[in-house]
Amino acid sequence: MKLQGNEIDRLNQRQIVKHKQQFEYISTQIPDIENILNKISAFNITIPSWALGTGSTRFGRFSGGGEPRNLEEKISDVGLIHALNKSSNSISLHIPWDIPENASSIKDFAAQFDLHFDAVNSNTFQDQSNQKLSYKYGSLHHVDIAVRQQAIDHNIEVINYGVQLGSKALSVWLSDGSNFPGQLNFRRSFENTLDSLQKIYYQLPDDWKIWIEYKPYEPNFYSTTIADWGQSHLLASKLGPKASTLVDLGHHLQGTNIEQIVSLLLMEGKLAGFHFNDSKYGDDDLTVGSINPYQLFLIFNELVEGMDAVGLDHANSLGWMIDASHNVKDPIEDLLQSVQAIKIAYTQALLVNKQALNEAQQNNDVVMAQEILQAAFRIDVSVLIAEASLRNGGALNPIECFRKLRLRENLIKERGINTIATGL
Ligand code: AFD
Ligand code: MN
Ligand code: MN
Repeated sequence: MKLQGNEIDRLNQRQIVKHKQQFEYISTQIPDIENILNKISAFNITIPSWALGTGSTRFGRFSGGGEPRNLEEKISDVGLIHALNKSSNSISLHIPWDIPENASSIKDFAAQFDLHFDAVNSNTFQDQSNQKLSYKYGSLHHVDIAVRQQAIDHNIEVINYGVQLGSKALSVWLSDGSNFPGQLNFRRSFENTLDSLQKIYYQLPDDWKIWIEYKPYEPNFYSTTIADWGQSHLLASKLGPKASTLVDLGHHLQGTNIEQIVSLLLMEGKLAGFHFNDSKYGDDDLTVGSINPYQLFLIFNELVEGMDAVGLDHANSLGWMIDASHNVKDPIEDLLQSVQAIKIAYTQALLVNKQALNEAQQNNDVVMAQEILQAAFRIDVSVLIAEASLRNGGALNPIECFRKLRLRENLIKERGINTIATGL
């Protein structure tokens, strides 16, 4: 389904007077507002192909209907999101859930929605029906070289798909680990993983990157071979300049200071980017910013400060992606909320008075440092995001627009109520 620009415009017109009043007011409060608006406009967040259907837990799955049945329909859903918010101009594929049978026609199809392909993701955490050897005991770290080779070959195949689509990075998340003490020799597992990743690394095209994701537990509950940022960073350093660490916000133990991790990885030039989501307990994959928006803001504060310190372009230097599971919400609405939450945190971070914060830090003025950060966090920046969207032809209020245009109802009409998207 493709949205006509005038449908969005028609709804925008109903709110334009109020919006302009609010925008004029905030314009008087914020210095250099055009520069801020340009940065907001340039900032896009990738949508993963596996997030467009209803997620599930091990207890059940409750589909809302109208889910994409194939890759084209997933792309068209991302196209809808992008038409509404003008902030989601790329899609990230998971192979083999979303194999592009004919890459060049898929690329053209995506281009019709102004979309391109971000990182490609390999999958060696499940066995596929046609697979020779099992990943029951892991993949790249496996004790059996034949299993490792199968997993290496899969990753190389994923790179090849990505090359055809115009992707520039391979994202690797391994579930490799152990469930019980004694099951694994940690050192050998690490060495096997490094050796396997090296073989993949050598196959990367010159302008490609490999992003290494970490996660402390699940599906294994005693050890994970790439469990934290230190282990990921160790691998990335040994691999070389094309390798860096991918931070999935849900992949930390409770209370971890993620913003500090981000700051140091960025300083070392080893931060690949993000899988955004939110969590209360573990890898909950909840909507970004739904549980702890302040933490998200603090992360963006470190990002903006750290990127500016070394002159990195905010929009294009790192991978910005959502990785969430939509179990009870409409996936498209949830993704719109997630993108909005990311843009809010980013904009607030742009508004931090950096000079004053630096002064407060140098003077050990703890009270003032907190005042400065929280002053930015408390600004309602939604009108700035709406203005950027409006200028780019998007909706002032994407979720309201999605509902008013009855887009889910239309998708159900087109695809049916009992459709199931591939993914977890
Ligand atoms: C995992 C990881 C990883 C992976 C995804 C699969 O976060 O990014 O690709 O879920 O759905 O927890
Ligand atoms: Mn992830
Ligand atoms: Mn995860």
